[in-house]
Amino acid sequence: MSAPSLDRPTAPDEKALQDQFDATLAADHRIEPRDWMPEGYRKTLIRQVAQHAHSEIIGMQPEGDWLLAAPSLRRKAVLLAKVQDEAGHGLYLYSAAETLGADRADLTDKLIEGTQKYSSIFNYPTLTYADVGVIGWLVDGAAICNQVPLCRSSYGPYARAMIRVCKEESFHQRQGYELLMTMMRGTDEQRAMVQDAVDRWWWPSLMMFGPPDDDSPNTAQSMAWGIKRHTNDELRQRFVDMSVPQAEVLGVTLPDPELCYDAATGHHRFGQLDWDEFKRVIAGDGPMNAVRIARRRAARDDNAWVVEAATAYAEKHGA
Ligand code: FAQ
Repeated sequence: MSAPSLDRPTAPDEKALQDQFDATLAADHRIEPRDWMPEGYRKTLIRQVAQHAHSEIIGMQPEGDWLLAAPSLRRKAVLLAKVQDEAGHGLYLYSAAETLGADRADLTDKLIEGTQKYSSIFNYPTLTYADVGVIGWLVDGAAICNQVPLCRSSYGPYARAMIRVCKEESFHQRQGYELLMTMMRGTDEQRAMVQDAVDRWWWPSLMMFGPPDDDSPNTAQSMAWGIKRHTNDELRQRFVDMSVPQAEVLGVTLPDPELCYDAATGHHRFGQLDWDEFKRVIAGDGPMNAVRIARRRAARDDNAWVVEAATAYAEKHGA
């Protein structure tokens, strides 16, 4: 038997690495970029974090459409700050994806080509200013419900990004609710605008949580890896329970005749979601998919010269 070489450490074998990874998860510690991780874990995280980042960036468009038509300087300043926050969330998330070895330009290309998804919710139009309030209340509300548990996600950079994102989303939700409260104290026409916006956004908001658990191919493995902490249906239920009393205070009706409180379970029962619509929207055939992607493509192509100039400048300075 030859003596082990002192200057060439032997690489730990795959089983030892897997054991260490499993032990880190079992102890509820975080996996960090320097750590070994199974390829499936890395790929799943890149998929989810990239989809999340794309959602933040595409999610700037529905509200961004109202920046020039905000009804007062105050509303314009608030909306501008919110849309800028969403850009910031996208940047944290793309950075988190880069720590996993992804390339940001490549992720943007995949979004534009349609090989990576973004949230279904941003494929619906914002028809009136009440939609801005309802996005804050329901869409940010659903995002918070989904993302607060992700602050405990097993991948360190993603979990840490979520802490700041959630703090900002809470602020976004309050501004939406405050806007709706103001409109509900206004004229009959304003109240009708709020109700109409709630009618259009309620069901798509419930779809944000993803397909039902028995039709969700990724949930079981993502939960085993601690990437997700709750199933899609658990979070959807939590969101419904949270929203019903808020709707009552606001004075709007949620558009679901089957919605009722079930004293036996302590939860609200709700009607069937239109999963065919969900599938159409995520396959690219929602009301605004083509517009959303065309704008993102134009932003990439029209600004390519800025990237080229910045790269040339950095290279010149590096040299
Ligand atoms: N839309 O097996 P699952 C925001 C896809 S941020 C489109 O259940 P998973 C902030 C899914 O990717 C909103 N696609 O998947 C804001 C998978 O397809 P793939 C975004 C969806 O990953 C507010 C397939 O269906 N939030 O709103 C959707 O375990 C206001 C099978 O599904 C996040 O991304 C959907 N709704 O669970 C900005 C949070 N649902 O990739 C502006 C992080 C599912 O295999 C204004 N993500 N799919 O081709 C997650 O928690 C999870 O990824 C889920 C989906 C829960 C979204």
